[in-house]
Parts: sequence; structure tokens; C-alpha cells
Amino acid sequence: MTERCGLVAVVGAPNAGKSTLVNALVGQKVAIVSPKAQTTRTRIMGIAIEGEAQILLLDTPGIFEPKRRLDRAMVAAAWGGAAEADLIALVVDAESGSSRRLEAMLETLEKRREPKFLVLNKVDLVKKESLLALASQLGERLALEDIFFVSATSGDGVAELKQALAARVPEGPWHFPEDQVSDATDRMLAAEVTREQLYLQLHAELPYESAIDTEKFEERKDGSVAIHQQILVGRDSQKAIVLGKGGTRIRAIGEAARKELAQLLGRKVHLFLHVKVNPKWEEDRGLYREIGLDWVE
Ligand SMILES: Nc1nc2c(ncn2[C@@H]2O[C@H](COP(=O)(O)OP(=O)(O)OP(=O)(O)O)[C@@H](O)[C@H]2O)c(=O)[nH]1
Ligand SMILES: [Mg+2]
Repeated sequence: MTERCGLVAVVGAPNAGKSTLVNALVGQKVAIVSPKAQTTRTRIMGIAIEGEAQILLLDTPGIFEPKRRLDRAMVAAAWGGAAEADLIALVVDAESGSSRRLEAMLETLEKRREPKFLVLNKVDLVKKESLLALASQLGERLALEDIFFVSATSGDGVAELKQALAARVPEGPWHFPEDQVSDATDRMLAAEVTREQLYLQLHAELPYESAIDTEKFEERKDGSVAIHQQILVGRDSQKAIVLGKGGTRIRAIGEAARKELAQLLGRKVHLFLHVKVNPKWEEDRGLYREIGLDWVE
């Protein structure tokens, strides 16, 4: 058998389930997930293997109408990911169906030459008839090579999609060792895992208005790792919320992140979190580099 290897850009609206799907295809958590829209901020490659094929899945930020500089950088990262891909997998939340936002995205996708798969996700939440109606409606709008019905959370249809992706990526040597599951460094993964807790444990706008800056990532002789991270927020009032009464919130965030990370890295983790107020963190070029985003004017 010949080896195959190719890049699949996973694009779609915020909250469609792109990161959940990438994790399901890889068979391991490589990307963070939350019920809030705009969880993913940069491109993360998840690496899935199916038979002789290595499928490089580029999880991208959800595509929406960008306002802030950070938003613009996120949307640029998403479309930029599609530009390098052998195949585009458009993930659509089957429950939300079509919307003005999806329409705008279809217009951009129409102009792209890359072959496209449509992945209707969250089929566990909708009736079959409405699924078929949505599929045929989108099929009329866009030249699609294939349509898949999946539930990234239950795993329904994921194996079929994985097989189809494996068959569709071009012949060529694998780009990564077979035991590698993502292109993120442990340092980046650690920052993402803490950020996921901000999305899960803090309300309203706060997660969007915060970022993680890694100050130190230190491998210790005993095999453990010590990680110091700053949680950047814009205002003093936000710092108070992140800390919580008597520091309870930040302890809960740190504890959950540490546990998850220890499991993902398979080693002991010492996690030190500090909250820092910096009203201008969104204008900090160095931080964009740390996050993995290009600076956009
Ligand atoms: N019921 C159901 N929920 C799902 C499914 N797939 C994802 N979700 C949920 O949808 C929410 C968003 O999932 P994400 O994977 O973070 O979505 P995303 O497209 O990566 O979102 P952004 O990174 O914000 O663009 C989470 O609460 C997931 O648990 C599914 O198949 N069924
Ligand atoms: Mg995501």
C-alpha cells in the first residue's frame, strides 16, 4: 500500500463543533472546546491516522464578522488555513441550520477551488427530514464532493468521515511521526487548557477579553513540569472576577487545568497562575506571536 498524507482545513461558523470533530477524528483531545462561540483563536493541527493515510486536520477559528484586531487576526487565520489545504471540510451546525452568516461564508467558499466536503454536525439534535433539507439546500449553493452526517460528541458517522478523508488525501509520505497527535508544543497546549477553563468557568464577555501569556515552562529533573502563566485581563474589575472571593475562582481554574494537563502530558504538572491587568494586551504584537496569530493592521 502507498502512503497518503494531506491537509484538511476544517472551517465553519463559531460553535459549529469544529474542534470537537477534530478531537474525535484524532481520537484524543488536541483542541479546546466550550459551549461559548469563538473558543478557538488560532490554527491547531490535529493529526489522525487511518490505514496508510495521515490526515492533517487544521482546526481553525470560527468565521464571523470581525470587529476587533484580535477578531480580524482569528478570521485571517481561518481563511489562511484553507489556502494551504488539499481539501476543505465545511462544518455546519445542523441544529442552527442556514443563517446570514453561513450565507456570507458560502459566498467566499464558492470562489475557492479546493475540493469541499460538507459535514453536517450535531445530528443528534435534529430530525432526519430537516437534515436532508439542509443538505440539499447547501448542495445547491456549493459544489460539494461529498456530504457527511455526524455527531462529533456521540461519534456517530465519524468513522465514515475519517475513511473518506483518508481516501481523499493525496499520495505522499507522512509529514509527522506516527505517535504525534498535534503540531502544538506542550507550552501551547498548556496555555490552551487554562484558556478552556476560562471559557468554562467565567461568564459573559470575560473569556473573550482575556488571554494567556506563558512566562515560564520548566522541565524539572524529577520528570514533572512547572508552568507559570499570566491571565491577562483588561480591567481591575475583571481581575477581581477571575480571582473570585478569597481567590476561590482562580484556584478552581488552576486545579481543573492542572488535572487535565497532567493527564494530557502524562506527567506531574505544577501550575502557577497570576492575573495581570493590561488594558492594551490586544495591541501587544509579542502576544500574538505567542498565541500563534499573525499581526493584522
Ligand atoms: N449535541 C452536540 N453538541 C456538539 C456536537 N459537536 C460539538 N458540540 C458542542 O458544541 C459546542 C461547540 O463546540 P466546539 O468544538 O468548541 O465548536 P467550534 O466550532 O470549534 O467553535 P469555535 O472554536 O468557537 O469556532 C460545545 O459545547 C460542544 O460540546 C455534536 O455533535 N452534538
Ligand atoms: Mg474551536
